[in-house]
Amino acid sequence: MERYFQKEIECASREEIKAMQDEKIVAQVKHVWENVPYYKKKMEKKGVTPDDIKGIDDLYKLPFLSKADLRDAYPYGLLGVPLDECVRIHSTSGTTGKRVVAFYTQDDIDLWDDCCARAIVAAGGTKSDVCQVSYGYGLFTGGAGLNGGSHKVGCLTLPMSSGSTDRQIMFNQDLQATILCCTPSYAAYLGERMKEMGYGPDEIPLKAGIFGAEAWSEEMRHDIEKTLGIKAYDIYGLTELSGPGVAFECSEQNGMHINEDHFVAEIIDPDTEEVLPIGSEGELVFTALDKKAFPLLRYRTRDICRLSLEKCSCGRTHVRMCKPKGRTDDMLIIRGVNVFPSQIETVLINHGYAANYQIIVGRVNNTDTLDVKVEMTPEMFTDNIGDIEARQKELVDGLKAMLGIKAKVILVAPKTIQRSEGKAVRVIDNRKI
Ligand code: DLL
Repeated sequence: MERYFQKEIECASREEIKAMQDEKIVAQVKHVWENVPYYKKKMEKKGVTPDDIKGIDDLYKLPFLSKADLRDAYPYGLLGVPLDECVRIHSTSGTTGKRVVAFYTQDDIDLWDDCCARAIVAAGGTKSDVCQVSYGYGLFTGGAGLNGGSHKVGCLTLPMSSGSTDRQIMFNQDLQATILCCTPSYAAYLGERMKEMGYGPDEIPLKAGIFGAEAWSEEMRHDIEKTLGIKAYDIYGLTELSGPGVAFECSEQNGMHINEDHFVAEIIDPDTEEVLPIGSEGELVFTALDKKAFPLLRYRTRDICRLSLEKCSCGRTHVRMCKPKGRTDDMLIIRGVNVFPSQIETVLINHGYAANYQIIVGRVNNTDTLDVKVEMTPEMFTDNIGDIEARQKELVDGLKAMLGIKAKVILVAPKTIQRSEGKAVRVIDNRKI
């Protein structure tokens, strides 16, 4: 079944996409040069002028922007239009330093809503659906983005925001919501709570979920799909580039199509900043082609990812990004070994645990320690010490095979690790304190 929101764009030929991007990048660089002195200075420092940018193949000539630039330029330094043309701000959930504030004109919001509408339609959404938006509303972009997309598709939108879990479930049942939008960790929690309340997959009206804003594993996807009786689709985005909908999954559920009419992706080596060929793993860098109020060029996301131009069975032609493996800044270096929380999650779920865990890193006698605290599921719960020790050993071996280093595993009783209604915080690194 074909399901597109803007087929002529989503299924355009590669030549058409390139022509569209060539035209837009020239105009966007000119816009930034004329209106964003902060970036103009960076271009001048690199010896580049708008005349050097004739198309997308010249992108590599432009300087990068990083989170540090965004903090430097806070709050108005990267604004591309007069403030009175802006109609909204959103902000990242950063816990350290200044938050990043992103600005939007009405056109910026319209194109963002289109991106989210594409994601909803790709997940099977139509105007007959009831779309429960349980991402946080407010400064976070999740609620506003999917809310806008849901309106464009014409779904009946339930602007729930996150939290008040029992009320979420009541509305889900009473209004027979068919699409759920929230973080994967909140979807898992909602599923757990629904199960406790006696709702099996057949009693849950949902058919699809659009989950993102944090890294989640394939194993977690299967768990959520089973508990809620749905198909779970990934969605990616970041505040700096508008929010959710920069990329989204289609029926193939194998990587997210990047909305290439609005965003150009590159993969770079995070250390050397060299652009890597398609298919390589590296840091994802985005250039926004249309956004006028906050027009970021070559923004380093810090997300570790791969791109693929393999033909997709859904018919979309836009390049796909794989599930980000993690962020360069949430990669832990433990005894010299690179460890991503997503690798630990994969081992836990493969051994039958849910994604309720905490990773605690410390340092004793100048040696890093890695403790993984994980909840037993109600089915496996026991107070037999021998059984617990055997289970712990199994996980220690599984983690050793995945990571190459030894971790200490602590099994704890069900429901003793705090659940998350938004992005889960799973790592406690006591070395930084
Ligand atoms: O998380 C926007 C969003 C809202 C995306 C709702 C999807 C759904 P920020 O708070 O600025 O924006 O955080 C952006 O979250 O750089 C990634 O590290 C991470 N992230 C977002 N989506 C995914 C995903 C929103 N699907 C940062 N998989 C990004 C893995 C993701 N990580």
